[in-house]
Amino acid sequence: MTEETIFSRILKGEIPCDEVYNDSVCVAFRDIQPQAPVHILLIPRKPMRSLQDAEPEDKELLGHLLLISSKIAQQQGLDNWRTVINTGAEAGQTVFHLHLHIIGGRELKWPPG
Ligand code: DGP
Repeated sequence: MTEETIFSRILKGEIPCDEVYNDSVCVAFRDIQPQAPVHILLIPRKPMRSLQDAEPEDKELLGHLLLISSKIAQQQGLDNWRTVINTGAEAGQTVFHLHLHIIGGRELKWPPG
């Protein structure tokens, strides 16, 4: 059985979100704890715990997510942004449903913490 997460509940409409994009494959909404003026999460409708669980059959899905993340960033008026996928608790992953962070609207330092 697929593990329930905050994001699977958002997908089911059980938890509200500030949605900015959706299609048959993915949904994007504003992060509840924004780390920058623009901070959006993009999640696949297909449940996947993390990038570690991606299979070769997910190639098209992963490509779609990257292309849509760029479209969303530009729709938000960004020319500079960062796309982040935290994989695993020690890398900062707290919600175990694959998600891309789209972060921008301020200068971003490197390396990340
Ligand atoms: P990560 O740490 O990479 O797993 O990112 C999870 C993000 O999810 C974190 O930035 C906060 C955000 N988040 C957690 N709960 C909710 C929620 O209920 N709604 C929204 N919009 N974002 C959430």
